[in-house]
Amino acid sequence: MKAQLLDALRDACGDAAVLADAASIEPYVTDWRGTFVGRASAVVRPASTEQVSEVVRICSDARIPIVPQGGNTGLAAGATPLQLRDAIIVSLSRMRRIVSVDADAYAVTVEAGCVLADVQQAARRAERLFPLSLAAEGSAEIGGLVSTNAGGTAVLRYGTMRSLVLGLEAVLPDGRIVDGLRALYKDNAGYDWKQLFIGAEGTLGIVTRAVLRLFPMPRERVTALIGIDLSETALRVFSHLQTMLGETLSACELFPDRALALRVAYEPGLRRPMAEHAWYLLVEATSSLSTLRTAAEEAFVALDDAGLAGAIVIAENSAQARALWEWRETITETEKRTGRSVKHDVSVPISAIPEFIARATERIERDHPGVTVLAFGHFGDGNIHFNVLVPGATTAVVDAISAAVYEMIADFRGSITAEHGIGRYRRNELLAHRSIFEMDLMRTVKRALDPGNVMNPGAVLEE
Ligand code: 2HG
Ligand code: ZN
Repeated sequence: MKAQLLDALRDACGDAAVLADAASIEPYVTDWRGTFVGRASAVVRPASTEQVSEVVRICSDARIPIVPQGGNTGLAAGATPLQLRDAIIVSLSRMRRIVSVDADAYAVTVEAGCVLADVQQAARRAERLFPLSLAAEGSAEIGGLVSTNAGGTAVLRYGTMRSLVLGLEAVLPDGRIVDGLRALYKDNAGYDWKQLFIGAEGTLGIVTRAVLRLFPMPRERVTALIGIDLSETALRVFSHLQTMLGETLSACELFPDRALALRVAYEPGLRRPMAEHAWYLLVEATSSLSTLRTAAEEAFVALDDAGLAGAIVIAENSAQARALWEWRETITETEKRTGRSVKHDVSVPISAIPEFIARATERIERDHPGVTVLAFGHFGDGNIHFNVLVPGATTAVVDAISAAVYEMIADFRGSITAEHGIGRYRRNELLAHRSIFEMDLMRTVKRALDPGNVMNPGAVLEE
């Protein structure tokens, strides 16, 4: 059976596109942090939508589970086949063509395997901006970013992937290709089915191409780091910046000095970007208006006059801006170097961020001596990565920590995942934190599109 299946896949995509020996499969069944290790009987690397369709049809006829995979930068085991027997991983990484850039239509059409940084660059060449931005942009691929409804650091201004996708092409679980590759800003013709595939984590089909929304390329950029007191001033600083800078404010990221201290410990020559404060907001405003810098400086002076900022460092040039961003973007890597951590990708209403972080930190560190909370994230959209460093902790302790965090999240009517998704990692939490009716709705959609349960079984919903 297996040999026959492999032959059929080779016929569909060519011999070199099918990896079936353990050593070649290994990188695809291990997530990049090394936290999740699964197994698969083969990896297939199709080069076109037609080949994806053929692969899906073959697997679906044989009732073989399919796990779609992009850049493998996920954090929730959505693309790692855990507890699956004989899964076939379909890697989209060979499909990395920028199909077209239509600057006048403010749209770019790309294949699913395009790396985010390449899409940003293609847009830039056409003097346009593709605003999705995140630490893994050098390897994360569009198909995965669509399938997880990726967020990142510019959601405050540009929204998540859900608002950046204009059109989509996907392969359904029976192999049919559904073509909605339209570059339309308005389209009310029936159900917006593409939204089902955005954030579905590969459980309803495989995203093969997307039309993405572009924006004018801002010509001015102001980046600043503000030392703050989270409980006393963070909300007022944010509100002040929103009032003064309005829609030009594109990022407002929060991190604690703990994160800086960890990085400095690993890179001893490095100096903090400003005098130590318990917390920092990294803010960025962009605009095409040449008045941006003056407006931003006025906003910062007013912050200072109101006694809201402990200190402010404004980047003088793009190298300094980069260096400030590096403090934010290296947190995940640094955290990985510390050893085991438990990740929580939660969201709460923005107004509740300081209280949530304070209460949750106090409770977790009190109840579990020896663990350290490392909370950081996207202040401007309410998404906090409430991670807990747990050297040597048992599974029971880890579970108790997560249960406590999610209990508090429920108190704030927040979400158990804001951007990383459910994958296989948070499946039980989804069951616990969404109502029976909401779960039924999700299962109804899944059954309608994938009655044989071949598409990424065990991710998001039970197997
Ligand atoms: C980020 O915001 C990413 O940097 C990763 O979403 C967060 O490592 C994390 O928990
Ligand atoms: Zn994030």
